[in-house]
Formats: sequence, C-alpha cells, structure tokens
Amino acid sequence: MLADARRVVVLTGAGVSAESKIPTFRDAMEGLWASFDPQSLATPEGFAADPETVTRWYDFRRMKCREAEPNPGHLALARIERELESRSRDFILLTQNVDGLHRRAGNRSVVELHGSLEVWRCVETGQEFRDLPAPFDTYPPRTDRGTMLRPGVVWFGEMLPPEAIETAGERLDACDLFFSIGTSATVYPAAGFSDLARAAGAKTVEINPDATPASRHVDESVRARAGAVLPQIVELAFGAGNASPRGGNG
Ligand code: BV8
Repeated sequence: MLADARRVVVLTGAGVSAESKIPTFRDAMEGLWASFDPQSLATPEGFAADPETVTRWYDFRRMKCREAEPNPGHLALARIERELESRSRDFILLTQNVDGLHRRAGNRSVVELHGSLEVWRCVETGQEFRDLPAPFDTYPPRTDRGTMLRPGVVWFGEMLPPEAIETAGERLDACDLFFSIGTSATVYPAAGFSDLARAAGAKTVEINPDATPASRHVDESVRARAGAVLPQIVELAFGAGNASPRGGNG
C-alpha cells in the first residue's frame, strides 16, 4: 500500500515517543507528578488556578524531551517522507505530540496539532518565544516586561490552531493512505481523523500494541510497537536504505 500510495497522511500520538523514554500522556504521571492528573493540569482552568504548578510540569516535560532522542519509529517516518518526496508524492505528518522529536528525526512536513513544549506564549500579547533556556528560573516564567508566559500547547477545551485544522482537513480529504500510529484515538478532533480518511476513500492502517476505538474501523490494525514495525514497513516498501536523520547520507 505504501509503495503505491500517492498522498499519505500520518497521525501520531504519544506512543511513537514511548520508545524514546517519554512517558505517554496516559502514564505521564511518574514520580513527583504521580499525584497530579494530566486532565487537570492540561487545561486553562488548571493554569489559571495554579500557574506555578502547571508551568513547572511543562518545564519538567520540556527538559525530558530535550534529553530524549528520536527512536527507530521516528527515523522510519522521516525516511518515508524522503522516499515519497523523491517520487514526487504527497506526505504530511499530523502529530498530537508536543515533544518536537519528529522534526529532530528529520521530518519537515509536520503539523503540531497540539502545539509544542518549546513554544511559550505571553498571556497578554500572545507573542511566542522559542528555545528559552531550561529550566526557567521562576515559575510561572515571565517576559522581561514581567508578563506571564504560558506553554504554547493546546489545552483541553481550547481550539486547535485554525491553520492546523484547515491543513489537516484538506490533506485528509485528498489522501489515499492514512496511518494512525501510537495514539489511543480518544482525544478529538484528532481521534476523528481516521473516519475522515476512510470517507475520502483512503486505505487506513493503525499501528499500536493495544486495541483502540479506531481499531475496528481501519483496514489494517497492526498490533506492534512503532519502533519495531515501522522500519520493517519502510524496508518492505522502499528497500534497505538508511533511516539516518536528514543531512546524513540518507
Ligand atoms: C477541542 C497537549 C474544540 C497538551 C493535548 C467532553 C468533555 C470535555 C471535552 C470534550 C468532551 N468531548 C470531546 C471533548 C473535547 C476534548 C476531548 O476530545 N476530550 C476527550 C478526553 C474526550 N478535546 C479538546 O478539548 C480539544 N479541543 O475540542 O476544541 C472546542 C473548543 C472549545 C469549546 C468547544 C469545542 C483539544 C485537545 C488537545 C488537548 N491537548 N495535548 C499536553 O500535551 O499537555 S491532548 C494529549 O492527549 C495528547 O496531545 C493527545 O492528543 C491526547 C491523547 O494522547 P495520545 O497521544 O493518544 O497518547 P495516550 O497516552 O492517550 O495513548 C498512547 C497510545 O500509544 C496508547 O494507545 C498506547 O497503546 C500506544 N503505545 C504505547 N507504546 C507504543 C504505542 N504505540 C506504538 N508504539 C509504542 N511503542
């Protein structure tokens, strides 16, 4: 299917980064954060109630992500983009992940549906700041004008960036092959993307060691870890090659 596909859309979730030792959203609560519920921290209400705790949690995750490395699943997705691009075919990666690992692995055509831990936004002006030194020295962090910075992520109850939604909709309506990889398919609107792809007539494939609400609706449900099976899929479709990050000899 991948060797013949002309317009590929990939949706990823936290499971793709699990093999980079980044806890998935469901098990993000380790150690110091074990007593916190992500659903309460990842909301505007949670931030308004306790900006110090919420920004500490996001800064903790930002530092963990900076220490993490892309895994074979990330590298395989970067190779898929290169191989399709070299055949003048369409590829886009829609990620729910905020860890930045897809770009670090070499993917270029990436839409961060839920924002990024590397983006922080002034709550008054909306001005965005990237690559700020980690860790912050005060919580919540502030601009040099003293206004509060919030994480540049999409919280529960917040709209996704309009351009992200528009791009995702256009590409899903036109795709002929859709992958849902490493996501529990429980958070909307991303959880509805496999339905949109199928309605567009695309072949749909899920890669996840566990079943999800999407499993019974896709054409192929591959019960495996992304880091184990994506390199195999890429070799089958495009032959042996190297999956090194772009800029290598890949
Ligand atoms: C919106 C960024 C419109 C922040 C995230 C009822 C009540 C309240 C709200 C709603 C409701 N019904 C619907 C909603 C809307 C809500 C929603 O869907 N809620 C769900 C819980 C029901 N959605 C929203 O609020 C969205 N906005 O709808 O706006 C609107 C706005 C205003 C008013 C009206 C309408 C915004 C959603 C975005 C939230 N932000 N993240 C942060 O990161 O802190 S969500 C976060 O969890 C992730 O980004 C991701 O999207 C989501 C789910 O996580 P997954 O990525 O799927 O990870 P998870 O841990 O769940 O699963 C991991 C999977 O990997 C598992 O299946 C596992 O088996 C698998 N896995 C493990 N290891 C591997 C693996 N797979 C492969 N390989 C492995 N090795």
